[in-house]
Amino acid sequence: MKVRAFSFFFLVLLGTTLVVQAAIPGADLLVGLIAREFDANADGVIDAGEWESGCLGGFDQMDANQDGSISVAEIEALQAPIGEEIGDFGGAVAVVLIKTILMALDKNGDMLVSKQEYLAGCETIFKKLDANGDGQLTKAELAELPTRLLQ
Ligand SMILES: [Ca+2]
Ligand SMILES: [Ca+2]
Ligand SMILES: [Ca+2]
Repeated sequence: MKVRAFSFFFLVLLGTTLVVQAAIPGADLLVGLIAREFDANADGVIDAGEWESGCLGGFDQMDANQDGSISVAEIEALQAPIGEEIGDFGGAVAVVLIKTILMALDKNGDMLVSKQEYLAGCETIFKKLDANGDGQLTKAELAELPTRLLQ
């Protein structure tokens, strides 16, 4: 009986650990932010056009010094404005995620994401997120962002 009780405890512990690892902190906040910002006609679905203009608008917002590239410092500067929308903690974790996702698009390794690198990356990300390939992102597909982009 002792062994069985221990096994059960171990399984619960293992399950808890797996759940914690699967949930990336702040990912739901980032997903909510994208869903709100990109869904221009507010029908709950982001189509390819909305994704493209959302991405383009995001680039211009992030490229604060308008030199045509996004730097790490420019991403970190987003923490305050995002924090105002979703809270300081949310802002901090969302920025870490955005940094991870965007810096993966830096193909020539100069620590800057050029507009060309960014737009190519946005297209790849859309395809990765559009699980059923219908050219639209539902909230459910968008919610898979952490698993599809970060793991
Ligand atoms: Ca810049
Ligand atoms: Ca680059
Ligand atoms: Ca879809």
